[in-house]
Amino acid sequence: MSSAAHQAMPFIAASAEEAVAQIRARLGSEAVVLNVRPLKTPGLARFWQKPMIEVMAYRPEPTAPPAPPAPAAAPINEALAGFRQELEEIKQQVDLNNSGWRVATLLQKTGLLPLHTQQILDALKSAHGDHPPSSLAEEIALARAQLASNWRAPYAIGPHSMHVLIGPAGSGKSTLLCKWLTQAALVDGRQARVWRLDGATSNTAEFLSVHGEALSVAVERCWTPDGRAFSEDIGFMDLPGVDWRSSLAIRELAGQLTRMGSPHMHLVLNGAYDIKVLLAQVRAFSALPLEDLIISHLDEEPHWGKLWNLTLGAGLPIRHLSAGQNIPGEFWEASAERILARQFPRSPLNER
Ligand SMILES: Nc1nc2c(ncn2[C@@H]2O[C@H](COP(=O)(O)OP(=O)(O)O)[C@@H](O)[C@H]2O)c(=O)[nH]1
Ligand SMILES: [Mg+2]
Repeated sequence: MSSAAHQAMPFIAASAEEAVAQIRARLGSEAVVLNVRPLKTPGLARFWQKPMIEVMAYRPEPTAPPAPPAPAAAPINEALAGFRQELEEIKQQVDLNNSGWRVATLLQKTGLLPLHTQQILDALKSAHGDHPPSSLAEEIALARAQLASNWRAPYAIGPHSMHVLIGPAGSGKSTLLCKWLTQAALVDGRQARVWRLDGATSNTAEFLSVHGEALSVAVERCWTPDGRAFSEDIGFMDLPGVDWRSSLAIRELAGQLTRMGSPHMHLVLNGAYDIKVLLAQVRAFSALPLEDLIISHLDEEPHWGKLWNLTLGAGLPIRHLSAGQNIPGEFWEASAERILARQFPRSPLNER
């Protein structure tokens, strides 16, 4: 093989399998994939031409030290497995856009993944027939009702309960705890107590203690077994974030929470993250008996339709929606109507 093989080169193929075959033939099984991207088909041709992909790959120098840390260097099979799924989605998108239902394209623009758009479209067709109603407004009204029928309400919170907010570092757990605490103490008039606890790392959320003081709520800095018999109406535990890619870290958290009497577990996610990342985070934390999701950072996310991917794909209800760093600021009970109103801002149904 020529030394040029050690430099990245492009491979163009119609499928992931075809790209693998080309790369293996040219560069051998050691090949490393640097980047994969769909090639844009110009104009209308995209409706009938198979989508093509371009894969940049190279063969590492056999004697050289480990390959330079290229941005997204990944083993060939891993990168292509991900891409195979993306290709599948591109095909699904083309089918959806050709379905005759204009709302299918609109739903995807609001953040719904092709898989779940297809699910909604299938339900619409089985209820109303293959042909869409004559106006787009009617299509939207049907799609809204169909989405809403998939809403799952979270459990009502009892008169005396302990809650823990868990999630990745920086997802907004401590901020949300302050918002929820403020709501519970000031609006619902409940007696509250907070435990700001260390985990594998220390809990640096000083603002939580300051905020507790302002509300005259006790904020404990360590857990003692008598915490299980707390007398207030509602208890909240704040923990440092956990690396969701480490199943060991999640198992350790599970052990810690069991020893603390298995509080109600709410997973806090940054709603501005890519939906694929959010779904992977839900899967990782589902090793714990999660009760529901709380979504933060919605001030940074215009596409609220993505939230339905969590309802439809993650099988967990959403309890609260939150936007911004201010406390209490914007903090709402999650509901289908609230999401739909943001998802379709110009829909006449919002004025009802
Ligand atoms: N823009 C925005 N920032 C937020 C939101 N929630 C939290 N933050 C900020 O994100 C950072 C991490 O929040 P924090 O509550 O400490 O996250 P934790 O590590 O999960 O406890 C802080 O700088 C917060 O002010 C939100 O909804 N929107
Ligand atoms: Mg925190």
